[in-house]
Amino acid sequence: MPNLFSRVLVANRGEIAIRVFRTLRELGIDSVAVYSDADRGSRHVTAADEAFAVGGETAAESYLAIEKLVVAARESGADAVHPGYGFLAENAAFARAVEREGMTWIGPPPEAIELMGQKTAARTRMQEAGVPIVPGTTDPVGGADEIAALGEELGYPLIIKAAAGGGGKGMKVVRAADEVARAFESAAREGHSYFADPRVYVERYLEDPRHVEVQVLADSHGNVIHLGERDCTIQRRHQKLVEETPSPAVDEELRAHIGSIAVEAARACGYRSAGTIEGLLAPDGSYYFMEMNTRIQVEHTVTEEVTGLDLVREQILVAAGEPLSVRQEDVRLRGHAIECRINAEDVSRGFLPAPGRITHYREPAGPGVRVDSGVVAGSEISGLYDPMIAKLIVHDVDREHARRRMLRALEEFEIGGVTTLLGFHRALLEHPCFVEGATCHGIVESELLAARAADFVTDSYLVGTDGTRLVEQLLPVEVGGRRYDVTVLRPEAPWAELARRRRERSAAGAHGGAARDAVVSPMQGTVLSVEVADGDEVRGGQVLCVVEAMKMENELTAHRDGIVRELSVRAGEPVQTGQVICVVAQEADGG
Ligand code: MV4
Repeated sequence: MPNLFSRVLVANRGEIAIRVFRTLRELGIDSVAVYSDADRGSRHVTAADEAFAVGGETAAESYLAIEKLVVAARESGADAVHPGYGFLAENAAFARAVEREGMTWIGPPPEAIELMGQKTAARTRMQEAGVPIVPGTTDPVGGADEIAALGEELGYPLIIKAAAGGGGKGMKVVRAADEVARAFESAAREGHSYFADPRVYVERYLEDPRHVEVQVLADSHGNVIHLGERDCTIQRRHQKLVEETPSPAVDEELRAHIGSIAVEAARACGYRSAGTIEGLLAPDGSYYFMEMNTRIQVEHTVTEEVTGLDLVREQILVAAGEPLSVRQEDVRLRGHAIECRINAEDVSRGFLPAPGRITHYREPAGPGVRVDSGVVAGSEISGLYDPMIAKLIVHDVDREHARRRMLRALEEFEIGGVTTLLGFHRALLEHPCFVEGATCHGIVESELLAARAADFVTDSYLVGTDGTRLVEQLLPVEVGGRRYDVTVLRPEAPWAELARRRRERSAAGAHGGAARDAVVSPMQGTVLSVEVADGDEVRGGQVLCVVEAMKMENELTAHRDGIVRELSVRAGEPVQTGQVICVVAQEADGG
């Protein structure tokens, strides 16, 4: 056994902290947890050999407080720090603060973090290294006229992205010249509010791409290898929901091609540790560098399943100066792995986070099933953090077997007390788009899938005497020592009612009536601007108003040609999910 570390502090919480502790334990290294006030009772705290309180009421005050973490690391006697994933993992100042204290940073060089954090600098470096980037600018654009000129040159559609961004924040698609000014200002405002940096750059917009990323590993001896790709095309508002490897769209030849692109990209930024090259795979098979994630990712698990490697172990070995444990020619990809993110979210309310206490919890098990989680029955899913309850990962001989295994595991998973994505994943994995390995763009957001998801949660309905719907629940009871299963009828959960009404409405389809004329806000937020007035004639697709929600600007558009009636919002006002913004009436309706 090489001389590694004696004690490592993990500057993170939840499932990833526990994931790192497990590898540390196997390597014979002591683990140190940190926790905020909100996390005193969390599982990751007792899963470590030692734990340090870092105080704080909010996420920003606890986990993002570099100073407190460095002090905790020093006091604990740690000789290295692992950041997990999340914002601190890609914070060069944190990496430097750890190294300044004489401890080892289990991650990439701070310079690589910094370079890849600046999207235009990263694009420039990649272009110089011969790595293909999406055609567009490699410098921030000066103004809307510059974008319009680029539109003349490259053609539309274009996409405007935040220069300090990543993960889809501050992105705006521009389909024609007359949309440039508005999109530019909106992207700049979003960049400013998210990253305190209003600079943006422009790329050609690729239609129906796949999000295909390549896992790389690099050590300090000049070895850089790739571990194949992960397909993360199934996302909602840039939140990944399902990840799998291999990609249904990548064959051996393409894998070798994008693998060598990823290795070149990692070399070009002087990389060390585990990292991910995120790219876009166009329908014509061309592959472009998009950005690099300089951390271990949520979905690293699927790569571990098909390679049999422990990526956290490789990170620790590399940080200790050891060479990678595997050479490129020894990497074997076996079978197929899929990960579903089991979030506490309500599909029937547009994936609204559904924090609360988990009252009942039982994980699936059996062949080829892995659950990475940081909760137990009784855990509170706090509104402060990401609402992920668990990652469910399956591995099997090929994609179709893995898909069926995932459906079996989803069925076994029991989570009570909070609304989760379990039903959504069951509906999605049974959908023909997933079975075919298609991009599923638009399917994830569809009402149909939300309705099917609700079906899995409440599978049998009975109508009560007062007209309210009742659901059947099987409860075990003991009478005189003998066990019986009794069927109890309970009122349906309020959200299930909502989901069913939506389903009935969408099933009503073309002959839906007046409700279909209404334009409703799909999210809670603040009206930034109203672009039309009562009585205006509008075309389908025309912007009616802009709603800001969670610092993202969302354009609400007319769903058809018509006249704006009953406009009920003004700039600066709050709107609720489902609130009617206006009605787009057809002239024949008589206004
Ligand atoms: C794009 C794109 C099309 N063209 N860039 C960036 C962040 C990531 N979450 C999605 N991003 C995209 N960048 C160009 N030049 C389309 C997307 C995109 C996407 C890509 C693959 C799979 C699913 C997607 C969902 C939304 C947006």
